[in-house]
Amino acid sequence: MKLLKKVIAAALVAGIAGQALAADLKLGYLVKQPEEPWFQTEWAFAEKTGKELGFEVIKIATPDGEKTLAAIDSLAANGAKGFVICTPDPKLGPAIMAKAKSLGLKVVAVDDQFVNAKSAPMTEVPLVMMAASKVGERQGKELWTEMKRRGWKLEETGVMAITANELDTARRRTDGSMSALKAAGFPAKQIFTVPTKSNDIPGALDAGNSLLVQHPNVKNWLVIGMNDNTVLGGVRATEGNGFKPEKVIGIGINGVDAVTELSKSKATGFYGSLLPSPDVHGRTSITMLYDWVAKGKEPVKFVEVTDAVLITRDNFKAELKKKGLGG
Ligand code: FCA
Repeated sequence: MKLLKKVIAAALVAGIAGQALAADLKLGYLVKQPEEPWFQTEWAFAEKTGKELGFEVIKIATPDGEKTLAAIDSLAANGAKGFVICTPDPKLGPAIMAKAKSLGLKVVAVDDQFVNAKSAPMTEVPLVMMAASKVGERQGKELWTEMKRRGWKLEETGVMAITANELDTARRRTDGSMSALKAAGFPAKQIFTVPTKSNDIPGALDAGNSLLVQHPNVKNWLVIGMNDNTVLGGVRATEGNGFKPEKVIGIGINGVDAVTELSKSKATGFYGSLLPSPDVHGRTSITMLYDWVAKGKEPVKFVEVTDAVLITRDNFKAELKKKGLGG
């Protein structure tokens, strides 16, 4: 009995200490597109990490530059000691760093790398990101494999590549995808690119529509884009232009953003998605920041998260579950 009391007392003290620490240390997590499950997953795993290590995560949506700078001010006013950020625009890098510095906040970038006034990557800012070229190459290879499985004739097939080249990670993914297709034997002259105005379904849909009208003779389409929403927009464009699902193969990137589409009762042209590790991005970036702020441990400047699994209608539930991402 005495022992039990002691255990309970110790647990209470630990609990109170944990709460005190959680109340003390606050870290921000700012994301450009909170509507994407990708970023919701990063947030969820950052918060989980905060609960385990004893700090509070302040989540803020920062879709533009003004909101980003205001968010940094509000973090400082709330006593936060630093933040992780996926910036809405890489060119904001210098402004974000100047403001953070003036307020004494530490910064870890996630997913999208900052660029300086000369458009060069700001390699001095710690960064956690996916292996963009590799995941892009994988997209190209998987598209080729599925095209072969369907027995499509090369001469009747076109590639719709929806690009966002001003974002380095996006450019590397779509370039990787197109290179892999060419390396496999896909004719370069049948690969068509079109830039999207915004990184969401409506933007990609517009881009896809403008590309389709220029190539009326193509019978089958492979759809490339830097993430699920871009590819979904492209696939929606093929549907609007009368292409049946079996004439279209779209493979996205992010995986978690494809769950609604893959859950549809009937197959669409969106064949599948490459699921990297948003959980690892969220956990790693916030842990690097925590170690820096709480323990004075300087983070490494670059962490590349590799490996992605292809999820399709057949396996997405099991694969998401394996990663602890529900589904
Ligand atoms: C970029 C994209 C996101 C996600 C992330 C890893 O920020 O916009 O959808 O793919 O990289």
